[in-house]
Amino acid sequence: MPGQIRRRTRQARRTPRRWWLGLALAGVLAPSAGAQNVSAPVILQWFESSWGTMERRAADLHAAGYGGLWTPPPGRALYTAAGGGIGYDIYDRFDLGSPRDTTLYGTELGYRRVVSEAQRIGGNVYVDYVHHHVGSFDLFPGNSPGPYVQDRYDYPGFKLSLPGLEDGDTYKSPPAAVQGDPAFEYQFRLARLLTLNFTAGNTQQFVRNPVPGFAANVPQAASAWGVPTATTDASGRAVASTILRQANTPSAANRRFYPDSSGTGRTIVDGGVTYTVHDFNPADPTAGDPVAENVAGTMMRYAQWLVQDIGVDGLRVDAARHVPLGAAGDPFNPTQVDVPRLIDRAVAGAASRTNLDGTSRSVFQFQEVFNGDPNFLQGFVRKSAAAGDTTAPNRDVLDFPMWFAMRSHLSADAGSNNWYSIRNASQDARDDGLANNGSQSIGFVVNHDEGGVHLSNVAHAWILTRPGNAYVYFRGNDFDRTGNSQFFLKDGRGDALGGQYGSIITRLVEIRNAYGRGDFQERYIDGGGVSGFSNVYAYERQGSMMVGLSSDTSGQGVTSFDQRTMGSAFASGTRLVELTGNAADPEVDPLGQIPELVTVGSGGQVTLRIPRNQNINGLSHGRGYVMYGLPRPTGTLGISGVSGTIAGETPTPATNSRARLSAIDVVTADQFTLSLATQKVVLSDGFHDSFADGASAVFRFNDGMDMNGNGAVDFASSASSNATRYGFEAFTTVNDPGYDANPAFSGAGSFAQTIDATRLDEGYHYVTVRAFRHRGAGESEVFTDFRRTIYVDRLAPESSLAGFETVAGAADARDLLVRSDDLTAHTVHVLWNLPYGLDETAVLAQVSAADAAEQIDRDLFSFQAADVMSGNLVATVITTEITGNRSVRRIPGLLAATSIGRGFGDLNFDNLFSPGDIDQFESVFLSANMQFNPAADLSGDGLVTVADLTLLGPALTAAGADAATMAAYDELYIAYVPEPALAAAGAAALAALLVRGPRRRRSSAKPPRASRAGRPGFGGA
Ligand SMILES: [Ca+2]
Ligand SMILES: [Ca+2]
Ligand SMILES: [Ca+2]
Ligand SMILES: [Ca+2]
Repeated sequence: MPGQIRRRTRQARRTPRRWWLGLALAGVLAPSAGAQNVSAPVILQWFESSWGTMERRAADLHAAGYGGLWTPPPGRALYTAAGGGIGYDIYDRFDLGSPRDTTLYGTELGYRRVVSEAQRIGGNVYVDYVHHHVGSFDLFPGNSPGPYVQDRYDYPGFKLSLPGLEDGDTYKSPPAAVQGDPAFEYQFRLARLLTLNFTAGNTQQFVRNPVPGFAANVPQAASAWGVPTATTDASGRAVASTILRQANTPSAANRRFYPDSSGTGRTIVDGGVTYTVHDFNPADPTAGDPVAENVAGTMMRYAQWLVQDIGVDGLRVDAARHVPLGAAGDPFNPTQVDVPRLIDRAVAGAASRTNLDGTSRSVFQFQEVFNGDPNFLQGFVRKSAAAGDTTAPNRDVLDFPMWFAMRSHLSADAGSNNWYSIRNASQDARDDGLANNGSQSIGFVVNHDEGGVHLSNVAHAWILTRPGNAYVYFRGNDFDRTGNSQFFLKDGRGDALGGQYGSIITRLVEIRNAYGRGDFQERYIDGGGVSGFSNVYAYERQGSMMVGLSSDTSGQGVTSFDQRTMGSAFASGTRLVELTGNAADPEVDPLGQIPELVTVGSGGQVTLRIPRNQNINGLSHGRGYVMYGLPRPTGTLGISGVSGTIAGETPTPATNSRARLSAIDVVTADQFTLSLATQKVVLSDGFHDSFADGASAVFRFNDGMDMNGNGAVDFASSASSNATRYGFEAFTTVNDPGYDANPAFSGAGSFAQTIDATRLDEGYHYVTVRAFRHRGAGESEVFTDFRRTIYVDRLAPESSLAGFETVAGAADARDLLVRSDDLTAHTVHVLWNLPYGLDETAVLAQVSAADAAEQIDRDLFSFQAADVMSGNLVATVITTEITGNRSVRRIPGLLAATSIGRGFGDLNFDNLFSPGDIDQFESVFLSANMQFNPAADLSGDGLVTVADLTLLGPALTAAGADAATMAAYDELYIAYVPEPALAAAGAAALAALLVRGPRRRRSSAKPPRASRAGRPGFGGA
């Protein structure tokens, strides 16, 4: 029961705030008075990895503590050497890839699984949303290997130009007079990209995902041709696809890209005007209703589709400034089309997820506006709407002003690195005058377009310990780009998920999660704080931790640190422990002069020794920062009843993208126990910090489930006051916190919960146990997270037949498609025409690598058999989970008519009917299903019985078998089918028949048994 946790009523601590007294500005937002500054969970910008890698590494995303994922644009994009096909040179934004026609990253289902898995760990997914342009530099004379389109309708959805001819949905190339003029943000082709024209000047209205029967369909491309869209080849190289595409071919399947006008919908009031927005209908995609649209309508529908159907939580808006922004008096946009506002309307109320308390979630947008002018950027921020409007916008911008400041002042030159130029540089200041209260903007250090900041670690330490939003950029290097020297994508932080390149970033992410509360309070800067020059900077997350940062790149032969004393809000005598590991690291502190524990002095005085970025021996380590925080619970998470562990992988430079670092516990029982044992916290000076023994602990499965069985998620409120417990459950089996108000009785704690594993579906689940420090007077909430990923494997994997299809250009080949219904298939193997009587052990003994099916989608496996004989084939499908748990499923009745064999009755596949076929039939028939032959299974049940014998005669007659064959058949029939005919005989009748024995034993050469060696001519294609 939740009541078992001792919950204290705490006094609200309201921090006096400085109210900005600057110019009054339209749209200025007040900070929510009284609310603490919070460092929201970090977003990971994860590029250059396949969807498969990203889904598989969700355990690492969870372990590192990220709360968001920013993915590349998922639509089908052009491949160019410079652009690399990563998604920005977009070809068809609604085509997210399909089996055997993947994008660089995979398929639509693969992307959906990335979204759902990142959400399952409790995170939000932000898709890179490209609306400004399509394609690449088609009109550029001499572009290579262009042109990318041959026809004005070659781009799905749009009427574009022919090479050298501007027309349709795009702008003209800029005249020489305005090239490079920043006044022209969208009115021409930006950087010669095919910039789409959203203004009223573009009057073209089309059904842009054409469906048969609609007069307004965008005209179809004249022919199919190999548009060079990005994909990967068999060896993992990023390449251009050679698949032929004919754009804008009407298809009924395109209905799914439209909302259902007779289904549910929402009423949105925007600017006082009421709009009805129909919802997508994922339950019945055929119910979508195509409508003719202009470019803006298409982009609104695309945004809504991404949010409502694909299910992302928000958009990272690419090139946000280069679209019409609704400015008055713009001759290029006389009707004041305001594209950001149209997107606000499109996604308003469209979130596909709700909070655990049933409240709706707003769709967060953050915009790329590459500009360092806070006044200019502020025009893109929109977090409120006029009274009466219901768009509830939640639109923000990337913190480019801060990035520019860090690039200049966290450089290699200590003499130019001045914290005065950084401390208030954030766009965060522009709404409320408070530069570091997290009221707006998304901080970042490395950016895929421009690269990073020299003192990257210090910059991350700063960005990740400030309030507000932040992202970390990870470039996965999953794709082989050997030999491509033009690729634009900058490198990110290879340690963003830990692994080969260390744990600097993951440690900062962890500190942010555990200590990132409490108002930002500047505590020290050289020069007195008004103006001057300082290489050192220190601040407090009030009541949580002290942070000291250095931008000094020197140190050799001088000292490895700078010592400064400053005030704090901590009570005298409070112990603070160093969190980053830098104080304990001999590279950062070779002489052991930087303490790992500091004690707050009288009046809250704290003395920090802040390491420089080079040590006294001249080693530039770039770790010029320390963080001293309140001690917090330590302990051990346990899961009992684990049947095994999937080992974590050890990365190498080549596998740092793909290697899953996290070990994963496998649960096969119906019940297991989650436990946390906390220890008595005795600090290095011998002080028993009883508060750190831990006042409470809670646990969470995935993004919040009722796992203590009391019928509800215990902490379901989406209020900010519940943010550190949202989705968590109280321990109810054992709940014995270590903390006691009398330190003599304070010590170790114990928590346990019996978990009903049947509440968890098969596959991965992400567990977090959070243990809170007892909150002393003036302290912020501080906790320790213990994270684990488990794999529930109570049931054998479920697979089913998804198709048995012909293969283009190979008349005798067939493609067997197997669907992993529960999505747990790790491998699928296929054996052909095994007899029914073979037991499972014998089947599994036959499986070899040659029988492996190819995974062609997240849930789909293909086995292409090259030489398929005529008859009813049987496939035995062996599905194996990553745990080794297997299922064997026999799929009979796979009917094929090929050039191999005449059909039923031609058991030796010589394309003739002869008495020899009848001999073979008898042999199979008498084997009691220890033999199988597809030409003998007329009934298609995978058995060869008297039913098949009965059906064989008419089949032979119909096929024109000769007299000798018919005579042999008649003889067999009379031998085994007494009058009256046993056409309907069941197994019992057949058994009785076999016990009685044949009336006359025919002599025959037995066909080979259906063993591996004897399988009729099949090979993987
Ligand atoms: Ca602010
Ligand atoms: Ca519960
Ligand atoms: Ca399973
Ligand atoms: Ca049969």
